[in-house]
Amino acid sequence: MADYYNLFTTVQARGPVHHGTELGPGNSPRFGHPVLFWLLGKIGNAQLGPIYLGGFGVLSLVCGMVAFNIIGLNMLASVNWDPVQLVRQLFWLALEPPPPEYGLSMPPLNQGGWFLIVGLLLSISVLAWWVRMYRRAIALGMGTHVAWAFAAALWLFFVLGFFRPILMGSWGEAVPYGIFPHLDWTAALSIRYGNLFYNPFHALSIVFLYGSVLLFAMHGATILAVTRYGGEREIEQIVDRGTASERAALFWRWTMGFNASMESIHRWAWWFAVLCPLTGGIGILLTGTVVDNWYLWAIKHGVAPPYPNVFPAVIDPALTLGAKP
Ligand code: 07D
Repeated sequence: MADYYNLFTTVQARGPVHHGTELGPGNSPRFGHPVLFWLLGKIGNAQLGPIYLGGFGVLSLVCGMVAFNIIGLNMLASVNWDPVQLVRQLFWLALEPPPPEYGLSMPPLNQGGWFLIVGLLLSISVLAWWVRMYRRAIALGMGTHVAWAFAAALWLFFVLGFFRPILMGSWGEAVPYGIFPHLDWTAALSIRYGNLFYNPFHALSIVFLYGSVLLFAMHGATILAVTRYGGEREIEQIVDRGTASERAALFWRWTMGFNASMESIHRWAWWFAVLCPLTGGIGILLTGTVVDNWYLWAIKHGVAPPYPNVFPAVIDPALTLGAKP
């Protein structure tokens, strides 16, 4: 019992390793002989493998690895093929999208052509991974909730690198592949379009991001707090009403008047997580296509106060001479 009292998984069920349920026709074999790792058992299930790769898994990994290597080789080329400089400057290096003058056409390889090839490969990679999640869930007789949550993340991913660049008429709008360069891109986009904080969908996305964190902390803490009564066996707790679920519910009803149910808390978690990239994607899709300056948009719609009359009028920087190419 005392083992349950701390923050790490301490009880390790050790039995014969197993391959899982039998798979029917149309499935590939699973890969690798399962082994037990004590350290893995500290953070989850001690058994590693077997893994199901299947056709879509292999396709996804191959495309992802080729993309990763093209990015790495382009970075290496940018430091004159010096491996030491690759390591030293890694965080600053990038594979950049084509310059704007190429629009949506195919540029030469070293002018963003590689970038587009990587984009295609990464797209195939994440889509094949999506299909694999969907199909594995069906094969196990599960719902497809994980796949649809992943699809929400893919929506933001494709808005950033595919839908918005198409609407803007240039692949140059896409996000570069690189650590600091992609951060610089976010800062630049925010400044160019008048401060993303005034984009209500960015705000909503943050609500769901922070909200997910809060919900996860509340749920994780609640379940850990009642594991000594078997609270982590959540499903049994729904049907065998016992002291764990009961106490967890009472705790929240006492402290904030309302409690989620053992089932509904997971719906809360799913929706908060999914709405973060869904709303975010809407916000990015509108940026530069429908709204050119979120700050001026916010003033126009009474969200942000205008500067007092003692200051000169705020002029849209996009309309000033300096902004013209
Ligand atoms: C990015 C998409 C899904 C990713 C997938 C990954 C591979 C791997 C690789 C094989 C995460 C695919 C997998 C490619 C394969 C190999 C090698 C999900 C992603 C499927 N912001 N901001 C958000 C905050 C500011 C800006 C979201 C906070 C500034 C831009 C989020 C602050 C500026 C964009 C958020 C803050 C700015 C965002 C992201 C505070 C300038 C976006 C949600 C406190 C820095 C994105 C609407 C997410 C968005 C976004 C939070 C500030 C710019 C809520 C807390 C003012 C340009 N910001 N932000 O889930 O959706 O991302 O905006 O200051 O595009 Mg922001």
